Amino acid sequence: MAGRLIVISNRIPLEGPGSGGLVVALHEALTDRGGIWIGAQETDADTASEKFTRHEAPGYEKLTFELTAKDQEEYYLGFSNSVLWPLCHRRTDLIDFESRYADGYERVNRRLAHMLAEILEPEDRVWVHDYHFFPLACFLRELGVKNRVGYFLHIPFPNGSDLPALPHHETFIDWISSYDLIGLQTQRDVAVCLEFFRGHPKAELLLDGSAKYGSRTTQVRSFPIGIDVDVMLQAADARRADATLRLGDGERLIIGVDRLDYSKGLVNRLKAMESWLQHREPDEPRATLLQIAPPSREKVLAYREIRDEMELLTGKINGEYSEIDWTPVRYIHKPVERELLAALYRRADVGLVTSLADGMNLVAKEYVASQDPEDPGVLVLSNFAGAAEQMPDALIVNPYDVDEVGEAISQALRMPLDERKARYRELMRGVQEQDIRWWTRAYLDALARCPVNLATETEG
Ligand code: GDG
Repeated sequence: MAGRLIVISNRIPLEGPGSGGLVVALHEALTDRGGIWIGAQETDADTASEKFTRHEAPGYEKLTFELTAKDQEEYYLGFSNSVLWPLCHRRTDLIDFESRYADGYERVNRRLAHMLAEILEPEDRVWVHDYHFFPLACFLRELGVKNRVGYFLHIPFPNGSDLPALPHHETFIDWISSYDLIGLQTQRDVAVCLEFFRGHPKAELLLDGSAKYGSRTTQVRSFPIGIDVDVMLQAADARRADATLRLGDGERLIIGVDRLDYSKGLVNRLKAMESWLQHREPDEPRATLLQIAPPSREKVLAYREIRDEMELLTGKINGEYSEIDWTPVRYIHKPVERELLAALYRRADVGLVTSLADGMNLVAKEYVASQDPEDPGVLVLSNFAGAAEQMPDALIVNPYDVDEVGEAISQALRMPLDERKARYRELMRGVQEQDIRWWTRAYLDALARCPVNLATETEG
């Protein structure tokens, strides 16, 4: 297809191709197709430049727009992470709103729209990522931009009934209907999004599953994000994990890996572990939960609170159940290097994901991809993670019911090899079929095939 691919994401790797599934996928998509990757960069200046900064990258261009300390506070920590993140993760009680946050969010998105409009050529396709940029297409349309603009939301689509908690929520429909294609992680998200359109007096659902609002038609489809399977497989070396872990004889390992975020259900996870310890039969082996939870968004109060809660609960459980030669919970509040992470996944008998709300959850897929096919571990997966839709062969649990999760841990630890293998084969097939390259291709093909909007009819 003619025209450049222009990708917008808040985070952009500036040194080298970067690591992590999404970053690698976008890098590959741009290397294959050429184009521009645009992301944010902090500046010490009081005023952000109105021009992009160009960075060296082989095969495509990397451009950054500046965020001042005020932008960072209002657009990023404020509106994006203290309003939109809790809203989309069904935690309206944690919304911490100040008018200046909404101002900052609009200011940064409008500035970016102006800068982008300056460089767009008629055939370019724009692919916008995530909740930091809900209004970007709307602001581009106001400037007369007629290009195809697609959106992918990595986190759950907000419930219609929660949306009124969003200040100026009436404009939300203008924001999202300005995109030609809205990509979501799951069918469940698609249903929530279409329901939102259906509930609006001026919107209409069309038979092909798209939504019409005013003169614009927006396709809404799910594209479950995947991982780079080979990278996980190559790194997964259980010997490396054993050397680092030093577990006791016969001691089993349960692993959890998450940014320290309230949406990941970490407190429930510790309580589930407590429940397992409490009900553990005398013949059941010892197991240790290795919880890796690197710090995240610590300037936001809700994140500092969850950290305190984790420390308290870990101390309580270990205080009650530790033995001289066994500490049931190992809580690591720092990032672990990627190769070691893959090795730990492989060594772990159980992968434990207990999110209370989660767009997809890549850890579930990474855990499966890292297993030894001859002796695979068992994935225990929250029904509230997007991944549950694609991974019915995991032990699917309700993370709010900590006793149920505790029982699932016990079931996973006792599961016979044949059943583990059978479940693993099905899970791995899905993880391999719909990997990160499949995801990029599927989305970009759909964007290319999107019916041309009235507002973009001059393109055709
Ligand atoms: C958002 C959505 C959606 C974690 N700790 C370490 C580490 N990680 C890596 C994991 C995984 C990634 O971070 C986390 O991905 P998730 O998908 O679990 O969660 P979010 O960061 O919340 O991502 C989510 C995703 O976007 C993609 O669309 O799935 O639902 O919330 O790759 O391995 N990596 C290393 N050390 C760590 O300590 N190296």
